[in-house]
Amino acid sequence: NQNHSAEEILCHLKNRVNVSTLTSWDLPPSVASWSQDLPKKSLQEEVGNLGRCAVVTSAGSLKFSKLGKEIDSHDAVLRFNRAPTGGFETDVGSKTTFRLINSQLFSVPSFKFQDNPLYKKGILIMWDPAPYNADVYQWYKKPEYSFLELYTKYRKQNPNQPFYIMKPKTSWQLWDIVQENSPEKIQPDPPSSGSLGILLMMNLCDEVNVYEFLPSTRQSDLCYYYERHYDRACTVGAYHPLMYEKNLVMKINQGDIETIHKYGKVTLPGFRKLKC
Ligand code: NCC
Repeated sequence: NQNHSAEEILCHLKNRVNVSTLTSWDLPPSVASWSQDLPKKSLQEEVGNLGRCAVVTSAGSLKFSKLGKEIDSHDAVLRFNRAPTGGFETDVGSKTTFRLINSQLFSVPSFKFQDNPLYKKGILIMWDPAPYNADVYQWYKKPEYSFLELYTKYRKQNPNQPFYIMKPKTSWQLWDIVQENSPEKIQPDPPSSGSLGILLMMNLCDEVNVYEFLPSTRQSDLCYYYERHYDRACTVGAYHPLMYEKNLVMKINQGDIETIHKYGKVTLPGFRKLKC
């Protein structure tokens, strides 16, 4: 059914997508040697209730946007993967409260994640694609990228930096809702980090402003604001059902179309105050 109202979609997202992060309680005691390194507090306990939050995509259309000051005026800012702030402050700001990363970036040696100072700032949250029906333990035994040992190592070397792992079902619960609201069959691959980050912030914040997920008129084939790499797939998706994710966000946007055109900005309500 593609005809759900914005209110219905918001309630589906609130009630059916469980965005809680992994704790040692989610895994059997037999793997405690690994799971004891997971944070003791939940993410919600760590940060409390947040007010206005910004989600900053890595899109090339952030370049020349001059949105930095506006982004930094939020109580918390979420960024993705390799996205830097240094040298790009005018366009993307400098505050980084959360960094949502995929397990590929964390695990593939050529990215040199462990030593890069970029990743030492803010709260880290990682996700790894799991098979559709896998439970936590099945996924733990066979993650898409082997992050387990590296995670333990990172935690030992950076014990004071909160570092969460998302539960594997979360992305598929979100995928189901993207599929339900799409006019055709979408690819059976998990949604992008962008959508996961938006959902995460809708759980923690009262208001979420998302920058350049729905692109402004600055849109071009430039993939990232921080790199000279041109590929249209970055904006419309290839592996991820990104186009469909964006259509879903369009349906629940509380701002107007001019604000998207001018600033690439979408405003979404936090789930806490939503009556479902
Ligand atoms: O590209 P990526 O994401 O790091 O971008 C973060 C999120 O920003 C949104 N985006 C990005 C560029 C653009 N032109 N338009 C956008 O809307 C998307 O929502 C995107 O999720 C990922 O989702 O994790 C992704 O990660 C990269 C890559 O793994 C990391 O950057 C680490 O190097 C993927 N690229 C490749 O694997 C080549 C990308 O497909 C998705």
